Amino acid sequence: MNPINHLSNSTAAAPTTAATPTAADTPTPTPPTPTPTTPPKPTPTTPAPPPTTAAPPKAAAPSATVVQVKIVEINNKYSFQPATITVTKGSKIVWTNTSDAPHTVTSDTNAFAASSTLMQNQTFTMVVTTSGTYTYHCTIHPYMQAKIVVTS
Ligand SMILES: [Cu+2]
Repeated sequence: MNPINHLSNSTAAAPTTAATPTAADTPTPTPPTPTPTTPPKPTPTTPAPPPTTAAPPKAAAPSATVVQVKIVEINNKYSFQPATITVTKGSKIVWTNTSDAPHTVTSDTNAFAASSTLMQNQTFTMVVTTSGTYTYHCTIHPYMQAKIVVTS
C-alpha cells in the first residue's frame, strides 16, 4: 500500500485551475544583501593603574632614636643603666657591657630574642617595633632587672 497514492487520490478532485507560473515569470528574488553589521568592538578597558599610594616614607623616623644602656658594675653589683628606658617605636637600643663580667639581655617573657652572652665591651642591639613594656634581666645575674617602655 502506497500512502502517497492515497493522499493524492483525496485531493485529485479539486481542479487545478490555478495559473501555473512558468519558471520564466518567477522573479528571482534578490537575496537581501546582508548589511554587514559591524559588531561593536569591545572597548578595551584600560585597567586603571593601581593607586600608587606611595607608602609614607619612613622619614628617617623623626622620633626614632638610638638609646644606649650600659651594663655596669657598682659596688660589686652589676646593673643595667639606666634600669628603665622609655623609647618610641622604631628606636634602636644598644647595650654595652662595660663591666668585666659576662651578661645577657634576656626578656622576662620571651618577648624578644635574648642576646648571646656579652663579654666585656661587647654590645647587643635591638630595634623595638611594638609598643609595650618589656622587662628583662641577665640570666647570669638574675638580680639584674630592667625595663624597656616602648611608646607608639
Ligand atoms: Cu649579668
